[in-house]
Amino acid sequence: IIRYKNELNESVLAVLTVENKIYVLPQSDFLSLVREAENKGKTPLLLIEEVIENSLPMKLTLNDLDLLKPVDAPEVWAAGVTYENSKLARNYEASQGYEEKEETFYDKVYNAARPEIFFKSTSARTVAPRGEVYLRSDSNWQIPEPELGLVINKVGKIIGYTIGNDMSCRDIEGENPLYLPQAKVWKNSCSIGPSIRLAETVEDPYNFDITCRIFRKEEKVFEGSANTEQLKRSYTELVSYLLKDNEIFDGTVLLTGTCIVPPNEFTLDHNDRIEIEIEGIGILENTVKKQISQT
Ligand code: DO4
Ligand code: MG
Repeated sequence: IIRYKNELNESVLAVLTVENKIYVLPQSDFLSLVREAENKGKTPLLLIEEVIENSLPMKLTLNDLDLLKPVDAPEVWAAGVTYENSKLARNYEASQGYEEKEETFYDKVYNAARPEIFFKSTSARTVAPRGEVYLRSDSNWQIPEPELGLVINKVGKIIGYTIGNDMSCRDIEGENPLYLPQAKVWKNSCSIGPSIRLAETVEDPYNFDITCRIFRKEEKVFEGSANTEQLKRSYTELVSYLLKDNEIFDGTVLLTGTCIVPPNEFTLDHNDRIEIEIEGIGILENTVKKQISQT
């Protein structure tokens, strides 16, 4: 499911099929599609199949469309240290300038029953596919974190999968874990999209290939891949901790953590282009910009 802005500046919901055909859907947004399906006792996929049977695909391709976020997620939450690679990277950050400790907070959380879950973004801070993600002016060590995102409803049902970019400052977090919110949340520090893959169409959500590429002046300066089979925790486990005594809204996105970390000497730069690809969901593309500091 994608959403784009038409020439009248209106938001349009559409479906992109595996044959790369795009059909406009009658619902105004993703949550309306899900609610209409529920009210009719059908699944979103059944409603979409009816549209495909009774209409013609658009002449335009995905590249021609001005993409919006596939869902206007009121909140984006994120899980951390859910892959061994992330634990190793966090330990490296935290060990800079300090004695190596035997067991760090990151080792503990990787093995603990309770996962790390943190508040990542609001709708206003989350940018659309092909949008600009910003650098923090007080960090010299910044990376994208390519993550599978769970699109959930208010009772925690996983209704779809998307791609998320959890922009992160390794130096700020490494200096002190209490700085986590500053290492993770600032203007344009998150992006989701380009599509939502309906959960009912995914045979095995623990077998998504994730690839991240970073380009500088059109030269590829980083590429890394992982698969969600490497995830330490289950999606239902992450969702259940997010929901504990919490109020969550329809269309919330929960990022499931990163397994791809660029080499330790790498940091993002102004005008870098980031691509995060998950097969069957698409390529989330963002350009990196230095923001003019307000302070
Ligand atoms: O511990 C900090 C956050 C880790 C994270 O964002 C991740 O593992 O993806
Ligand atoms: Mg992350």
